[in-house]
Amino acid sequence: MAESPAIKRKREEKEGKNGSAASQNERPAAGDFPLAELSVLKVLRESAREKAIFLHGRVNSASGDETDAVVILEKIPFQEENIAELLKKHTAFQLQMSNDIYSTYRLFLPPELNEIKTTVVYPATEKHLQKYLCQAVYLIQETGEDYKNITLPFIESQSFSIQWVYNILEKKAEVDRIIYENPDPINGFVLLPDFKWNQKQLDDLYLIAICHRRGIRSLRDLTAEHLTLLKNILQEGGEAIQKRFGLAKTQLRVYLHYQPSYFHLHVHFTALSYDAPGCSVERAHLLSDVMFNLELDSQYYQKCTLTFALRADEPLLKEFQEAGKA
Ligand code: M7G
Repeated sequence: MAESPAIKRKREEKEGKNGSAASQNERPAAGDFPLAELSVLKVLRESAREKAIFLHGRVNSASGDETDAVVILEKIPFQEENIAELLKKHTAFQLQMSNDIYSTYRLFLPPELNEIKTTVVYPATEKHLQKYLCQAVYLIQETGEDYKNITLPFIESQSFSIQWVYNILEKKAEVDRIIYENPDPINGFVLLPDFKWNQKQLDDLYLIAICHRRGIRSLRDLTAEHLTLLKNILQEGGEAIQKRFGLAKTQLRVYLHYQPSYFHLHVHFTALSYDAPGCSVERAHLLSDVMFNLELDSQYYQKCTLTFALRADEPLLKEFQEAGKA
């Protein structure tokens, strides 16, 4: 799909201003990451379909310590407006095989047309390594009681840091990436591109809305009291995306994850035509369905059984197994 005029304008503004598409307000960690010094310890996961590889590596710091990092390398989707340039500016075009009217070639491109999206988590914790490691997965059925007795104590004792979320809400990071904000401390939120999306094409559009209010960990904490917040996210978020990127609300998949990785309420907005990672039935809960359920029963998400998948090495799976629930 072609880069929308809005995306193009935004990219050109940025490139003109900064000399590169990198945000000046982003934390320096990834920008300063010494990629060439990374020694790869393990391939955590590799996907031919996603054209991505997830690496666990180590970097020697100045003090001589070794620090773990997760590095994700991912080929990016084609951008329609680059195709003519790509065909013209190739550096080599080699025939691989030919048979009747069929043939395949290897096309080699100059570096600027051959970008690899690189995501860095540095320093990475053991939990990050686990998150990206390819493992067998098991379905869990968590009742409201299980949540109180098993899951809640577990997530209170160990879950990912949400400092990056607070940095966004406090305008300490990603400030110039914010697409829309409703600043109300109770019913407001910030909408910005998810870091999975490079914003260069709409095909894989992915944004997140992060609520300002703190202490709403996940779907499990929601009651009818939060309906105004959820309505604002759905309506205002959808309108902001339509205005900026030209995608209608009916072309968006708007959902929450259960379980999320980060326990501060946030909502995912992805292009409906995009098979986004994490939009499968055992994880994604459509925001509109969540709102209907809360309208029917304010305590719906405290009472209902929620099904989700856990990876083999996740300590929470062990907790469920020890309680005879998995
Ligand atoms: P989640 O359901 O808690 O976890 O969603 P998941 O990563 O397992 O899906 C958190 C969402 O926030 C994901 O879609 C992440 O890609 C996104 N995300 C994570 N981090 C650390 C950042 C970040 O620093 N900036 C932005 N913009 N998005 C992030």
